[in-house]
Amino acid sequence: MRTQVGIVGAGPAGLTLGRLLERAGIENVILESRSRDHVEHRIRAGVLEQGTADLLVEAGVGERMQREGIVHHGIELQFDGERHRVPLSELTGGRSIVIYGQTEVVKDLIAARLESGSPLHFEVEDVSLHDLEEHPRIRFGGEELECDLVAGCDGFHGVSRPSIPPGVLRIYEREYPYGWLGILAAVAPSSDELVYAHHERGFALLSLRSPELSRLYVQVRHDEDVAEWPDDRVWEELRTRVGPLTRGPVLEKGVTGMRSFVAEPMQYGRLYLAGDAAHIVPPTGAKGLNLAIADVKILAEAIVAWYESGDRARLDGYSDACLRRVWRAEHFSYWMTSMLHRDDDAGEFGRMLQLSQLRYVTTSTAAATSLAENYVGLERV
Ligand code: RFL
Ligand code: PHB
Repeated sequence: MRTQVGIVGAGPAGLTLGRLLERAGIENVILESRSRDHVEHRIRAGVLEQGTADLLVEAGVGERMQREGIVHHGIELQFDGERHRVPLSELTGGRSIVIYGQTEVVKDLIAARLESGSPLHFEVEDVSLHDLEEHPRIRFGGEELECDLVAGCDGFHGVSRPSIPPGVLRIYEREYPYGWLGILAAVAPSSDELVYAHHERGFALLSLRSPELSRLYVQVRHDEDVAEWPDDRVWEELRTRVGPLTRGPVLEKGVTGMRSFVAEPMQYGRLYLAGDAAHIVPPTGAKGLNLAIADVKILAEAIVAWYESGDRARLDGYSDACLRRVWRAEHFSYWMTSMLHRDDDAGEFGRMLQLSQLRYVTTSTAAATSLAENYVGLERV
């Protein structure tokens, strides 16, 4: 078998890249190790930057998002028991964010793919990458796919990044000593906007997926056992940290660790890494999905330019072009995380710095603008 671009992974990065290439008339095959059902129901991100939303519309997969997505113009920061609004749109010349679940983005992309008839294979086994320098081939389930280029969009635990020979990549990494316990609940959100709360017992976040679905998180230990968190305990902890809220049936519950990670460069030979395969941010800045989409936009344009003119310049510049945005998001996510979470190692001095920073960000227009422009997504980085 042969194709122009072999794409490993059908998450937001792989599916969006496939869509952009298909629209430019470039043949591609997507290989995904999990089932369609699994991929469509994995609960993850919920905040789309305006640039991400615009790209989905341009790619012809934004119709349902435009109908069902909820546009937000601000977020709230809570500390010392009080909420302070950060008016995102006012501070950024009218930019905003869209609340629309990653699950929905993925469903829309898969539906469009199936309709177009481009190849998308689920539950492929034993994916491995070969001859990445010259004539890339992807082996899977006893078959072989020859391609001009390979896009490694297979997330943090995929095969693409480990297929790059030792010594090529430089890794930058930081782990945090805490995690998030998240629930999805069948109840109307208790707040109109997202609430990021700093509390002496730890961070908490009120988010949502729709007018009937709340998404809520509390900071826990990174190795916390979900079994120790019956629903009542989660609601009680949320009430303590953010104040009164309406409870409802819990549909899903899970713990995620927090990590910052960057692999440089994001390319080797004819393999290009995109999204979580190349970088991870802690979720506090809501950047992971948006970075994945930003990567594949740049990659798709570079691939199109190469096929049209034979000029490799943009492909060669892919990693550098992405990493500027990636490092900005790394810093912003680290900064939001450190400002909002309880950190026992930082002691009382650290806690006083956090409170001072929170007061500054909620009283100085300059400081609030910096948060806002990063949160809605910088156009130029
Ligand atoms: P994904 O989504 O992990 O997709 C990778 C796909 O590759 C498949 N795969 C393989 N396929 C073939 N062969 C193999 N060997 C393979 N190995 C893996 C996987 O099954 C999967 O389908 O990566 P992608 O596309 O780069 O997308 C990245 C985003 O999913 C991620 O950054 C975000 O979800 C992060 N994130 C958030 N991002 C935001 O922008 N806003 C948010 O509000 C936000 N909240 C979050 C988040 C991530 C979270 N978790 C669970 C990590 C909240 C949470 C709790
Ligand atoms: C979510 O809705 O899942 C969400 C929102 C904002 C974040 C992280 C996650 O910063």
